[in-house]
Amino acid sequence: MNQVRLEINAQRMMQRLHALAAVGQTADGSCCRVALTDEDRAGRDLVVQWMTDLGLQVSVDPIGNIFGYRPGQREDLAPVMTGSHIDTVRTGGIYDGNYGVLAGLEIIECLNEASQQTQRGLVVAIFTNEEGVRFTPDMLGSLVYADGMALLQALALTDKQGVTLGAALEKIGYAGTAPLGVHRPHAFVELHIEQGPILDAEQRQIGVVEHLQGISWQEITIGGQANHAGTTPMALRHDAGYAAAAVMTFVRDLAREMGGHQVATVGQVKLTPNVANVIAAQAVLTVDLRNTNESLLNVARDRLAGFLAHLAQAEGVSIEISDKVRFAPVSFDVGLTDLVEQQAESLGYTNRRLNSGAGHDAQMLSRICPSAMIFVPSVAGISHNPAEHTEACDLAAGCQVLCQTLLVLSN
Ligand code: HGY
Ligand code: MN
Ligand code: MN
Repeated sequence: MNQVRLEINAQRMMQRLHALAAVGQTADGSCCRVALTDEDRAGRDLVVQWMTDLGLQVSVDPIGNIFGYRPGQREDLAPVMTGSHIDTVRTGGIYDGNYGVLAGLEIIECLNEASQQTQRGLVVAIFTNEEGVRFTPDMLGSLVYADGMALLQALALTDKQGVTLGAALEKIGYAGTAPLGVHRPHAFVELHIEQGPILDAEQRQIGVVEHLQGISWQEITIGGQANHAGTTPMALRHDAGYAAAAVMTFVRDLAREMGGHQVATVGQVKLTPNVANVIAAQAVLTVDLRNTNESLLNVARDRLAGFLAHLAQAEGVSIEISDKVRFAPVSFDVGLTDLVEQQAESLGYTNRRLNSGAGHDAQMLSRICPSAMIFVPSVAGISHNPAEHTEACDLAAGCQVLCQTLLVLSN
């Protein structure tokens, strides 16, 4: 079958990327649109406007996922879906998530310009709360969409202030009425920056993602005893701050000792009363453990649990562990990854297969349909940081590969 070729307009895509980047921009240049905040609403409103301008049928489901649908000739066939997220971490770059959504819109505009109708319809999706900054777990919108969590359970999740996700969704006006699971896709392909150093280091333009690692987020609450920092003998202290520091160094040492794909970090620590001359009464911290191998990830979790039990006993503190995220590793559809690789090859882009260290919505979509991911390089592997950068030529290459992949899948 002679394959239709469309030439994407990279400049137009970049214009949208920079226009969206300006929404929620902070003084240090970060893109800060934490899910279900006013900044997130403003970003959603902008992209929904672009979807409407492109003639897409826009629908919003009850968890706030947004779908822009372009009908195909065969309405009896399930559509092909692409997309990602536009919520960010607090120190977000401008590409993480946004790029995958706006590349999808660019492809829609190319099809409109060419008056091309595809056999299967096309959907560009924006999934709610991929980053999990205010509400956990992350990848929440796609998890609910893929039947991984009941809607009512998700709507009842609360943030640190006790606000429910449902109330926050209502407040920003994105508690949608479209049925959950609207546009059940024939296949899902997500375009995303690598957020790691491999493609940039090897000067490859395209990453064909084969596997995505398992993720474990735990919140650990350590109960110590507030006391005077000067008068309390060291042997009598129950110092939650010290215990938190011990956990931080333990997880680092554990990942180094286990090696392989094991990674670990403590990203959040909150001490109470957080006063210089008071021994911390409480520490609340998060531990993010990841591994491509499920059983090794469980080993890491078990080793941490053993350490915490010992620490509680040694320091005379109480320790509670609450699971916030527990996602198994995912292998993407072999046929789809082959197809992505073929497109990259036929377009003459250097490419390689690799795994994803980050979680993505495709991880959830792979529960309900064949899914795949396309990566483009992140300069120096930096992400979740305003210094996040991908060269325009690589962004264009990724969009072109996605375009050809979607054309094959939808015809
Ligand atoms: O945590 C992750 O890997 C993703 O950025 N939510
Ligand atoms: Mn992302
Ligand atoms: Mn991210």
